[in-house]
Amino acid sequence: MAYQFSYRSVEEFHTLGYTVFRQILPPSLIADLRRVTDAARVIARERAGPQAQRLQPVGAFDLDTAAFQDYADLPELIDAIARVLSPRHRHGNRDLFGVLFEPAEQPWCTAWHRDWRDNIPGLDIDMWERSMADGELFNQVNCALYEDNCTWVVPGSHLRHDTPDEKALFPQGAIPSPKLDGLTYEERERAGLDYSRSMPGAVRLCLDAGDFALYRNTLWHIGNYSPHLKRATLHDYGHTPVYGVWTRNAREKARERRGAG
Ligand SMILES: O=C(O)CCC(=O)C(=O)O
Ligand SMILES: [Fe+2]
Repeated sequence: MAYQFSYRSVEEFHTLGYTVFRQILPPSLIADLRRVTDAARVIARERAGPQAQRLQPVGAFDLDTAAFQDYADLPELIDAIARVLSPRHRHGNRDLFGVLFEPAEQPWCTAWHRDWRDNIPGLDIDMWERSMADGELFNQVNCALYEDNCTWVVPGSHLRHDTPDEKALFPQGAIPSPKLDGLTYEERERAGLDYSRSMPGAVRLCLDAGDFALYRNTLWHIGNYSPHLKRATLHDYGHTPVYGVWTRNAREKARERRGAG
């Protein structure tokens, strides 16, 4: 069935912090993107080893650009993003987006986090908190080329600060990821699952091939990975020039603060 935009996506995006444009990529484009991301996976593992999580931005590497261009030009996608965000928000910039992969050897997971606040050391947290509700910023994408249930989210958490329950989970700041050293493959898998489920209100973001999830990266989220779950998910943005400026300023300021600390 061809994708059809629904205004439910707008409501979902604002209330839950994410919405999924189901099967918006046509099968022929999925096939082309699978081919180029197979090449990207090889490069990612050459550069960062067998547990590599991503290659980003794709434009920095020697990859065939035709399928990426078709993805960027897909009219249904441009239209759906414009309706949920704004016509200023664009996806598919090869200098920005990357691809997320399954690890080759061992299951692992990221820590529960809100992007920027918890994964950019030195970030001016006040500045991030002041910007948290700005719809121009923080719009992110996971576009799955294979079934992908790696990402977990806490729906609605983009609308608020941390609850007392959440604060109790991480009195020293970001929630530490689970200890995996010395565990077997299956124990690592279970530890990642237990840790993902330990967050109050957490739900799994279930994507099928060709699904495009648009979400606020201020939302609580996590990625939980296993080698037997093949993954090639485009990790993209609903980008605007204003977000570009915010990003550059925030990174520069964080670098200065790290240098001064
Ligand atoms: O793998 C995912 O879907 C999430 C990754 C993520 O949140 C991150 O790397 O910041
Ligand atoms: Fe993240």
